[in-house]
Amino acid sequence: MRIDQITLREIHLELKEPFRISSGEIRERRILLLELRDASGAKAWSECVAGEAPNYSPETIDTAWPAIVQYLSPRVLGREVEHPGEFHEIFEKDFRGHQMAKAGVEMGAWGLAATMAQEPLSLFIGGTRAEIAVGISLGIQPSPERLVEKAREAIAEGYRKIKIKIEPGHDVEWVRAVREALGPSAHLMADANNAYTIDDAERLAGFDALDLVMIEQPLAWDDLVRHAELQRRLKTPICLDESITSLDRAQDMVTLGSGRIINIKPGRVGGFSSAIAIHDYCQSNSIPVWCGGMFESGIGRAYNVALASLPNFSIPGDVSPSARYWAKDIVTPEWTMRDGMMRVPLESPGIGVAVDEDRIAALTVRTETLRA
Ligand code: OSB
Ligand code: MG
Repeated sequence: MRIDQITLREIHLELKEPFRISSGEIRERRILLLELRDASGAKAWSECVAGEAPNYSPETIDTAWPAIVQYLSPRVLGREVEHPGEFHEIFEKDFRGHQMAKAGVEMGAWGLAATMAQEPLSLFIGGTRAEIAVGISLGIQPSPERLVEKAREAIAEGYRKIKIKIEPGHDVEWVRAVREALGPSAHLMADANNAYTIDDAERLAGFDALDLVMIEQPLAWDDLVRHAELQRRLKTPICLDESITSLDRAQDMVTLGSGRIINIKPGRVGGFSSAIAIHDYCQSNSIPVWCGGMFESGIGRAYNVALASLPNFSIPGDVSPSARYWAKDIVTPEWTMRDGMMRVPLESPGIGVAVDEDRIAALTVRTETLRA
């Protein structure tokens, strides 16, 4: 394939409910969408998951946009490649960081290649599941009572895993309230988004009595060493999110013992090649993985769903249906859930959902087109 045009668009989509994590709150998403065109005329949409502020990773939409325009598009436009898997190396050569910017383009190339091969994206990457299990991520709530209520609703809706955002002052007692309300069989976990230090090890060991499936990213985003020390002091498995930005970091986690589970977000690791490599590595090392979310629109979600159809995605992902996030999504059909499962689209080639281009045009606040 030969990509000869990339269009960037920023759209604004308001979340149905504000979402608070330990490192910040979000009410409205500024979403960077990409549209890639092959010289043959084939097209595909993708999404760059960089956030509004650098509180999750160093990247934001305002760093990703120029990174794509100035540094990535010259490596892509007009270049003939056999397979989208080639872009990872092309992007890593003498180009540090900017994983989310890289991933936005790289994943679009995978979507485009699947479209051109007339194959659903899931099958194109080796997916083996026709449906994936769905979990929910609950933001920090105003009170433990409200959190319990949200968790009960989630169980009633069928979610197969409940992730509770925590921070100092909203942690062990809050999660215990949910455990007591939902009983021993509920699939519960906590996500701290870096809110603790190693000095909190004893406090965090308080979670060991609550039978959590994991605690996600308790310590600093780039700290594998202290996570290893903490894991030695906890029974609860540590899952890393922010810390795993490449296959090398996944290998470091295993070597150091910094965690036992990985939340794979393709945007955070530079795209599908890297996400698949981490998946494969974890599979051969008996490390379970699951697919996280970044409040993607229906376009980014399509890539997450395809990725989560790979065999070692054995834990429910943060891939809630469209209606949980938005009054109206930008794809049709919207993403839905039944019995806590989401169907992997296998009927049509490419990302498997139609993109509502009129609605996107109406939501667009800036756009830029780059040509070979
Ligand atoms: O830490 O997994 C996280 C959302 C934005 C940034 C970081 C995280 C999250 C979530 C939400 O937990 C997952 C979702 O998209 O539903
Ligand atoms: Mg997380």
